[in-house]
Amino acid sequence: MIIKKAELETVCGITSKFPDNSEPEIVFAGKSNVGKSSLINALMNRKSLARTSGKPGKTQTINYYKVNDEIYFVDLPGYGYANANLATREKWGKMIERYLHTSKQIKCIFLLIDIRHEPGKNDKQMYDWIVYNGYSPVIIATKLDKLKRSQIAKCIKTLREGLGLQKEVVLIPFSSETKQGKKEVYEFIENLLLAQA
Ligand SMILES: Nc1nc2c(ncn2[C@@H]2O[C@H](COP(=O)(O)OP(=O)(O)OP(=O)(O)O)[C@@H](O)[C@H]2O)c(=O)[nH]1
Ligand SMILES: [Mg+2]
Repeated sequence: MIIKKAELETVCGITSKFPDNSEPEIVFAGKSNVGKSSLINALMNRKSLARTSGKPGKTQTINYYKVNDEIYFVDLPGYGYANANLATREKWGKMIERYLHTSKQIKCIFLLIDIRHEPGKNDKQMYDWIVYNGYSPVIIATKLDKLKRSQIAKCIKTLREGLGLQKEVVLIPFSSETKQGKKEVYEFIENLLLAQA
């Protein structure tokens, strides 16, 4: 996938109406701070078009990045952001839910999970909820660079077991530092686009 153009086209807040896009939307979901915005930057070959932060809770809106005028990367706010008060967390949760329920263009949901940790209750809930809504999420195990080579297989096993993934569920280990896994994510997206062309 050659990135010729990437721009932030739409930003939606809690009360916004979502755009009625006609191009496919590829969605990036996951816990706060897991690396969604960093992954989107890596895919777009941009350093900071999607804003990232060491502090959880950076992305608080649904951001639509239009790529090559043919596809959207949708950056969701993270769930499980402990510092936001409950009312705010609920509003974000509802916004994410409303988006996933109403958008007609969602072609793929990538669910990002930190490769180092056993998936949390909210990760499992999110995974189950995505499946319940008829999508087949692809798991991206982020921050691969933080593991020693010898730890990788065990962590992937823990992740798969923690989420209760069937064998056929695709899991891509990824690092936005080393860009390992980027090719696999691109390939997945390209195949999706080809399949529906
Ligand atoms: N080492 C390493 N750090 C990463 C990686 N991906 C993200 N980070 C760091 O993790 C922090 C959070 O990254 P973001 O991309 O902002 O995470 P996010 O999921 O968009 O977070 P929210 O917007 O809060 O939901 C930043 O400090 C990133 O630099 C990675 O693959 N490796
Ligand atoms: Mg973000």
